[in-house]
Amino acid sequence: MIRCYIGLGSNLEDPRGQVSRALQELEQIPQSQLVTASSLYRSDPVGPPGQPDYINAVACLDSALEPYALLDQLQAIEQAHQRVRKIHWGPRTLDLDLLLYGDQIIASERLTVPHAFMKERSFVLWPLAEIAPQLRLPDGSDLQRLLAQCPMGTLQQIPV
Ligand code: J1B
Repeated sequence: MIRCYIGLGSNLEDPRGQVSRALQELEQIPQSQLVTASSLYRSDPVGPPGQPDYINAVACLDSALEPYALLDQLQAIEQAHQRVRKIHWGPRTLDLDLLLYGDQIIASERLTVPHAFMKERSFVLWPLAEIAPQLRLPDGSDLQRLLAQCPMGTLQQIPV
C-alpha cells in the first residue's frame, strides 16, 4: 500500500455536500483504504473574482493502485459529480487532486505529483497539516516550514 493524499475542492451546488459525499466515495475506491480526512475548510477563491467561496479538505488514502489507475478513480468520482469547468480557474462542482503518492515524483502530461501548486496554497497545506503534521514532501521540504510561509489568512476551519 502506498500512502496518498488527495485534495478536495468545490464552490458550486452545495459545496459542503459535494465534498462530504466525495469523501464517502473515496472509501469505495478498490484496493484502497481511506485512512483519515481533515475537517472541511472555507476558503476565498484563488482565480477570477466574483465566484463563490470554496470548501476544501484533504484526505489520506492508502492505495495499492498504480498512480494512473488511482487518477482514473478520482476522475470517475469527479464525473459523477458532473464537474463543470467552463472558465479557466472559474467555479467548479468538484475537484479531486492527487497531491502526494508516497514519496514518488511523477512528471508526465497527465499527472504531476507532488501537485504543482500545493506548496503555496493555504487551502491545501492547512488541512494537510491537520491530518499529517509531521509530513515531509518528496523534495525534503518540511510541512511545518511551508506553513510558516503560508499564513492561514482568511481560511476558516468549519466546526463539525
Ligand atoms: C488535468 N493532472 O490535470 S484537472 C487532469 N496532475 O485532467 C489531469 N496531481 O490529467 C491533470 N491530480 C496533473 N490531476 O480548491 C494532476 N485540479 C494531479 C489531478 N480556490 C492532475 N480557494 C486538469 N480553493 C485537475 N481550486 C488538476 N481556485 C487541477 C483539478 C483536477 C485543481 C482550481 C480555492 C480551490 C481551483 C482554483 C480555481 C485555482 C481555488 C480552488 C484545480 N483547482
